[in-house]
Amino acid sequence: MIVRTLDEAKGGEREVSTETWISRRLPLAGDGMGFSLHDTTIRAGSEIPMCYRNHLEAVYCVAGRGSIEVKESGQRFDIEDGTVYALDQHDEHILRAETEMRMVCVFNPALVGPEVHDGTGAYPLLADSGDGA
Ligand code: 9YT
Repeated sequence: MIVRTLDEAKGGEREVSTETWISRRLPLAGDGMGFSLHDTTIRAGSEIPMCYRNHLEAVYCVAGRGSIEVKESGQRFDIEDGTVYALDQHDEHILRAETEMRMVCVFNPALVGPEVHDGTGAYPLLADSGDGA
């Protein structure tokens, strides 16, 4: 069994911080679960274009308020505490955070650890080092 806490992840190797979000990555590829699970804070006022062509992602909002726009259809959905969205079509989208938002994010395949968005809004497919990190 794996037991970790958010406090342990803060400020350590499992934390990735950018201008628009901070992601604390709890189970990662090295844990062998087949998915990674992140506690992600989106900074208030952020507008983040993303398109996870290499991954499927489900996002469960547990605090804050914002919206998501699906690029292809132009559809917009409000996101608040208790809303989940799943990018089952590798959908190109824009996330807008009206307030700070806290999201629980699950990625398949699992992230390895240090991934940040490339120029297309995707995460690269990294090889797991196999050290169980
Ligand atoms: C909601 C979203 O995709 N935000 C970007 C960060 C990502 N969820 C992560 O790596 O935790």
